[in-house]
Amino acid sequence: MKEEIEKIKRQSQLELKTLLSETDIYQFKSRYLGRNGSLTQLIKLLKNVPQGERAAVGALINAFKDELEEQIEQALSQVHAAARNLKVSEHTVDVTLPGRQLPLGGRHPITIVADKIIDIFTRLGFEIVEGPEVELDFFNFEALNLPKDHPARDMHDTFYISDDSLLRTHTSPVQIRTMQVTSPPIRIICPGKVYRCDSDISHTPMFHQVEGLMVDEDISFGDLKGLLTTFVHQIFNEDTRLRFRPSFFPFTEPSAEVDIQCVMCRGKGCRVCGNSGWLEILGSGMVHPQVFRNVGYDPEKVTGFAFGLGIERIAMLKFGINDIRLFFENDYRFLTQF
Ligand code: 2NM
Repeated sequence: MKEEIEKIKRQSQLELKTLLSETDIYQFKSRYLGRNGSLTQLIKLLKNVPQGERAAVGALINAFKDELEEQIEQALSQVHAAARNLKVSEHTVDVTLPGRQLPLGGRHPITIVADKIIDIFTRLGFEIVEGPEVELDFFNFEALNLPKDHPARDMHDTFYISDDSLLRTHTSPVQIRTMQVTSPPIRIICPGKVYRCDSDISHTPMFHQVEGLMVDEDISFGDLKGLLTTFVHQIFNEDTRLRFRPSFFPFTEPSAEVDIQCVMCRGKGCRVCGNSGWLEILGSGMVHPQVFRNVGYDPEKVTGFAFGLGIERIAMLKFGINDIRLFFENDYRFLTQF
């Protein structure tokens, strides 16, 4: 029996050196340790060994079995490591190759124009003030000389939230809030989103506005004209012609709208300007005495002017865009042109 064990052992060690693949190894394992394997056969023969030697022979077989199992494990891990190394060497990465170029983002045209407007007024000494988009009726209308039954309220196409709260229709409420808590002199601009229930090729339910306010002793309509002329020359062109046309707002008196010479036809008359040669770009006026009283200012002591403009409208004129909805579609082809 002992000789038989030694013989199988020698045979196994010779075969072990010839195993090249995982399949070879499993077949080897099956030949020795499988149901009909040589070693399994030996264990079955153990019962024929005389009682006195059985324990020693059994221990010998067990030791051989343990050794074989260990050798099989080792052979398998060698084959696996070789396969891994081969795979890694086939998939080398050239770390010196240049990286892939990622598509570059850009600033939205509304942001470009808003930043430009803010830059112009900041250089002229104006401070930026922001406020809530959900407003009280009082700040959006009442304090601006638009009582509850005033017909001019209809023009605003207001989104009401409740009886006394709404989405602001302009950024003037920010100026009311500022005047309530600050004494003159005041020089501020208020950029932000505003909301009106209106939608067509020149109106969206949300758009962007910048409003300005200057209050001090002896501020005149001449100051208003000077500031807005400087602004128009800087946002469009030094030789852009402009005119102040009488208008009406409940919160200013007198009021004026500013037109510029049509950027498309240079004043000759075209579709864009409705053949008038002029384009309206902002509203303005001297702050109404009642508005000053509403915020606790004495209209006998201070005067001031205010103005408001739509950023989308300026951006459309500056970039030659004919449909306001393009600003809100997030079409990559549109957005990469600025
Ligand atoms: C405009 C036109 C004219 C305006 C008035 C005020 C305030 F709060 F001082 F009364 N803020 N903004 C104003 C005046 C706005 O937008 C077309």
